[in-house]
Amino acid sequence: MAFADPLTIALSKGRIFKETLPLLAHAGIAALEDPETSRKLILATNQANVKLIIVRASDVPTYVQYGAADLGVAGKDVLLEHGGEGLYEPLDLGIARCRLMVAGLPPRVTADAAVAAPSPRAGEGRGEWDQSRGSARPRIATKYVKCAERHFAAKGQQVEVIKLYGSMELAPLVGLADGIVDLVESGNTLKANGLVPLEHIADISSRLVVNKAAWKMKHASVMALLTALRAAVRERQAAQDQSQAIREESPPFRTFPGPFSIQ
Ligand code: PRT
Ligand code: MG
Repeated sequence: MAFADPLTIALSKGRIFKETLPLLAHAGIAALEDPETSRKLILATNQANVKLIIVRASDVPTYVQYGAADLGVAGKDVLLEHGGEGLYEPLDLGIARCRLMVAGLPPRVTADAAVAAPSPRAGEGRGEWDQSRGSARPRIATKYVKCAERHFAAKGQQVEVIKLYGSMELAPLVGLADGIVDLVESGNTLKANGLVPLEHIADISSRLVVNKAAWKMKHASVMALLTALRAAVRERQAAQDQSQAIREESPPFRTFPGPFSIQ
């Protein structure tokens, strides 16, 4: 596949880059360098007209909105927070999946239960951000300020949202906040810090975003890339469904009578 128009694609290092590469390969695009080892922020590809730029995950929508990149891949969390102005979001790539959640210390345990499962010592009792359980205006620490405000406003709950840039899980432990809004994938980070998921806000995956002007001006090239990515996503989904079906069909233990089996 050759692209008639020059295309710049904004990606972030880490999980998004790694999971987007196999999808780009379906469109015949391969990076010539690895951003984990190269310090370059503009990466050439095997396609003369296509380059990748490496930006912070939360900056991807901004680069695409202002046309510094024609396309990009951004988490739905980032898009919800950004607002999506100036962008089209034509494809769910189904990668970097996780959930945006409210989390906090476990609800206060009863005296009996406390013997079996003592509540975390640090910041004990501060997990009661829920109005029915504690302070009138609980504090919620997050880097997703707008998402958190929208979530609690929709529930008619008054909270004070505190903006943090990372390590949100620490906030309830040291008394900075009563709860957090953050991404949860396996739940291991919450668990390791004695926190529990409390409320689901949104299912998150990464989306292809396209600059609105590029969508018009570079239509043929954008559509060629979009079509190839859509096929790649469909193919990967079919392969995942198939392996899931095989897992569900086969019993966990299968015993075959071998040549030495005792009947
Ligand atoms: O690191 P930087 O500040 O530059 O940006 P970033 O942290 O947003 O980038 P990156 O690469 O970490 O994440 C990019 C995108 O991946 C996010 O915007 C999400 O859409 C998606 N994604 C998917 C995740 C996770 N899963 C995830 N588990 N992003 C972050 N996490 C973190 C989460 O914040 C928490 O600290 O992993 C921890 C929880 O993981 P578990 O498995 O312990 O539950
Ligand atoms: Mg990160």
